[in-house]
Amino acid sequence: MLTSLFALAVGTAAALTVKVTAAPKVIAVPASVRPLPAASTGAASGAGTTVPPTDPFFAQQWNLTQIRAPEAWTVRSGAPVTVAVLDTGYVRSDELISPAGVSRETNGYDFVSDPARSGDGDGRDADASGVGRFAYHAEVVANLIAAGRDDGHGVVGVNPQARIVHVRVAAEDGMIDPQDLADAIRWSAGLSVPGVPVNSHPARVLNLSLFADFIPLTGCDSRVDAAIRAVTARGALLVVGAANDATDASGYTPAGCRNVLTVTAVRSDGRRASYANWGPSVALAAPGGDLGDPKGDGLPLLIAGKIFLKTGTSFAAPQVAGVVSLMLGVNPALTPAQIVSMLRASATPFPGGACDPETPSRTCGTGTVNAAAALRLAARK
Ligand SMILES: [Ca+2]
Ligand SMILES: [Ca+2]
Repeated sequence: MLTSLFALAVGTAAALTVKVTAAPKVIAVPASVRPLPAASTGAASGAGTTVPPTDPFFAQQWNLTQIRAPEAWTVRSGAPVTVAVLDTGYVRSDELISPAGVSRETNGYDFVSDPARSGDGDGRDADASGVGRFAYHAEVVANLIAAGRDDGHGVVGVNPQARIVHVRVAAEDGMIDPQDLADAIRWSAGLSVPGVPVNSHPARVLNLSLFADFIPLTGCDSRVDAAIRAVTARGALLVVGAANDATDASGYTPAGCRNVLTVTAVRSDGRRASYANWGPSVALAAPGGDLGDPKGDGLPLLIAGKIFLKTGTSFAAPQVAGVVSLMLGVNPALTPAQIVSMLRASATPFPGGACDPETPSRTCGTGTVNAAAALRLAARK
């Protein structure tokens, strides 16, 4: 049965054969750090802001500077666009709850059909809550996309006004059944799935920080491919991680599928992270960190109120999903193909023109995502 399952991409540079980070490195314990919110944020929907966020860990979020998020926020500081996170499921995050107690997070649906692996005692049901030691994964992804700004705690997401619908596809063991994933993709975009109530929070942006672990890799799974085609026709875009095996992403599902936006990971210097997949199926890159490089630039990620340094294409993709949600905020008429084209055209070129100068054939798309330039293109169209 193992060959019919997917493994979540939660890798690190040191974990090329072990896909899950066992012991994240703690760099701070911020639970008691609650500075006063700024008096004026200028962060109203529809407006831009030049004021830096006051969130205590913003200064550590080097990735936001690399993707030019602060510059993008001068165009639009946030947009209430729904992003579906197909991952380990719902985990309540303080970052998704406003100081007034309003949540931007929806407990969507649990698509894990096998009761023996679900960890919640049953098959599919309306409670998408994450279970087990990988449950943090969806929280990290959601925070990267949508963490609130100027809320007195934690970090800032790329789109601090995004709404997240959690769709559980990973079982307690971190593995994913392809049919569960295919159904979850359809449901996320508002398409009907037999036996499941229609999604009342349909999304046009789907984040998939997960990948097939087939050996040998056989390309895009046909069930997943059909679901991708169906939701793309409906105007939804899948942003997917390229995976962390330091190999060609073309054989992977969903990274090697057509009609998806495949994102690989670069270090803070714009070079391909040592673990990051590459190749013609990769559209562009985003910061993923690399604890093995000279600067040791792990991404600062918020899990249950604490900051951990972690790396992986799992964490590169959500930054692009956040940018896509901002683009749809300024221009809801954009098609998936137009969004991909704009992101690729506006990406910051790799230093010297190659993400991997030592092996130029290992390509990473057109560059590193540039949120500001992409947003300007989206606003002009
Ligand atoms: Ca269940
Ligand atoms: Ca925050």
